[in-house]
Amino acid sequence: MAAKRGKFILFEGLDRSGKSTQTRLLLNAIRQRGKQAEQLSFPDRKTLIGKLIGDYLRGSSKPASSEGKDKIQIENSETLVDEKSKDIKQTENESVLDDKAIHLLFSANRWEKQTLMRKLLDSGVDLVVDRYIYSGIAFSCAKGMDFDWCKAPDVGLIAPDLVVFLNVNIEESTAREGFGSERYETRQFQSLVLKQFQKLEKMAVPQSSNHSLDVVSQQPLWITINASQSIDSISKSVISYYNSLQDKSPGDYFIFK
Ligand code: FDM
Ligand code: MG
Repeated sequence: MAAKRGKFILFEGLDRSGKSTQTRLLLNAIRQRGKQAEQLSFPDRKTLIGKLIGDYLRGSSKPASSEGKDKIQIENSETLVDEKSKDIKQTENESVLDDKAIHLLFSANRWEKQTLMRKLLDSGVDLVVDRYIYSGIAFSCAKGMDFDWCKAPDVGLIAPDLVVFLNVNIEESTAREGFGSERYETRQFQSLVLKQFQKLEKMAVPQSSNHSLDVVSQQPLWITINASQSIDSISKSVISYYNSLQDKSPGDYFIFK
């Protein structure tokens, strides 16, 4: 075990908000200092659970918010069952997972990485993570699901030391190249997700003016950065927040409550 555990930095935000770019830049900056750092992305589509999630995400680009209602009707109405099962057969490759089931798979996908994450952090390796708990809550709550229900399966996970929320203008992110290829990537749904991220932001530890961590806090520090700035200036502020993080011992993590 290392004397100090690694830092856990998480990037959150809407699709095409620049998370992947900033993840890469922070990873490079840490490594350039000769410190070990690893990147993780959620969903991790390489695991068995992640493959199911990947199928679900590629299955349809329809907004997810109306689908829960359809499914309730499937259970309650025979005529709708007939019509819907036709639809389902026609789109055999599309995943028809229930909203709650997919939510639990996203959470399970984080749980299956916990042992590895602890091991890396305890051996002094920094983790730079692209999406985690907050995406899980924001995307599911944007479908109208209950906040406490959505939060529950993630309670007990290691929480990040620092959450960097890349706050992008929806007009901008939805116009960026590649937007619209997967489920959830519609302008309407992204604006519902943004509202949920803003709720999470209000519940988090506020950004302090001197960049230093609130030492008595039992929660990760949440930083909101205007993601319409240049890549370089975003990266510079991320690095300055990274530099302000306190050292901690192995086994001493924030735990998501
Ligand atoms: N997403 C991601 C969720 O709905 N729940 C989760 O727990 C996580 C981690 O999956 F639309 C959504 C967010 C996004 C989609 O993520 C795939 P990437 O980062 O765009 O691959
Ligand atoms: Mg995406």
